[in-house]
Amino acid sequence: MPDAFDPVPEDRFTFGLWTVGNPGADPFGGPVRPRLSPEEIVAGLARAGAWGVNLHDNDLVPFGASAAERDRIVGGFRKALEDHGLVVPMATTNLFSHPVFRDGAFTSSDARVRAFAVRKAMGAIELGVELGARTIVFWGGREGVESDAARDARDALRWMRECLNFLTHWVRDQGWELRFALEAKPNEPRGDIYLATTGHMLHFIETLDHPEMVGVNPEVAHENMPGLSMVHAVAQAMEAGKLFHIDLNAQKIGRYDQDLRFGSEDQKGAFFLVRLLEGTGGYPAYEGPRHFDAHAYRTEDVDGVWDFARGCMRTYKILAARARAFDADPEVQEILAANRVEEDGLGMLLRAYTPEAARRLAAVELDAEALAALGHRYERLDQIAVEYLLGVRG
Ligand SMILES: [Mn+2]
Repeated sequence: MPDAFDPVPEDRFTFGLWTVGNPGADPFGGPVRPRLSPEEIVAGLARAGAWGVNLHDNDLVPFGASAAERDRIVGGFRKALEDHGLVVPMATTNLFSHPVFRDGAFTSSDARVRAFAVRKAMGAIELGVELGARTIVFWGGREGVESDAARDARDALRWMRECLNFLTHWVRDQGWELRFALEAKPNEPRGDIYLATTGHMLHFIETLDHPEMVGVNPEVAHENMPGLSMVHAVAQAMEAGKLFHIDLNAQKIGRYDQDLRFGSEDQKGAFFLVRLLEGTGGYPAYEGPRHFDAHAYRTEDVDGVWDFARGCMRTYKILAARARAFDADPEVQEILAANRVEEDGLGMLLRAYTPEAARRLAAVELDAEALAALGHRYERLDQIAVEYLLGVRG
């Protein structure tokens, strides 16, 4: 039965070719599902209600394909996009599968490998531009070490900066209006990956030649693997104007990168993430694509893959509706307002230092014991959130 949570293109949901196209291989066993062609994926995503599809260069064009073969493949893919009304908002480069990248791409100690990686990224960016992509994601899966005996991490950071600078200058020279989004991950496949979190990336971006072109692509699983808060990573990126793209999925803390169906684990984390993205609790909403970087359980056949895709999108919409209801609840608003005290212009006093502000601050009467005695009613507030989430309130 169709309902209000069925996805429609206006929701701007996107999937990678590599997500619904994942045939279920893992380190312990081979594929369990037939490999869907890019055209089949486009048709299936359109049927499921998605808006767009994203790709790595080699999801579409096999490594080493001739120019003629590439053009034939891209032509067929473009026709499928037109036939089914799907867009390609984001493209990325596979800088991790080929053995040439076994010790890194942009951070390889070998300048020949770095040169090969930059040239491959240029080809992937050209492909993305040809398909209409506006965002280029960089996930450096091999940019790390098993042993820090291999290189000084400062060299790795410098080489990474040089490669990204080279690419931003080249993109500007082409006259393309593109934005880059850097995706962090703490480990896997490397023992330790450089720039392990979204916070690391946000600082690194400010050291680039064109920081205004570069933002982040936080992924739920990558922040949750080491037990960090995705909500805080995304909020920091939004506050810095750097949330250029997002990878939605689910993850149990402390495991390998599971890339599970969005909202299938840590529903409370997913709820507060959607609330943040949709802006129901304040601040403008995130305006980019709602991208899912996840795949179906290995137990599934092809029908199960489409159950997985619909599930990601439905859960997002359900959580968005629950977040709207939560933030419209008078009791929620009352508790939040009661905690947000701006008495006697103290908030304003702290907003900008002046010698006069420092003198006034010294003179303010503040009763630490009275403040310490205040309860905050977050038990009540969180229980209300849980009851919205469980569908028994609102
Ligand atoms: Mn992942």
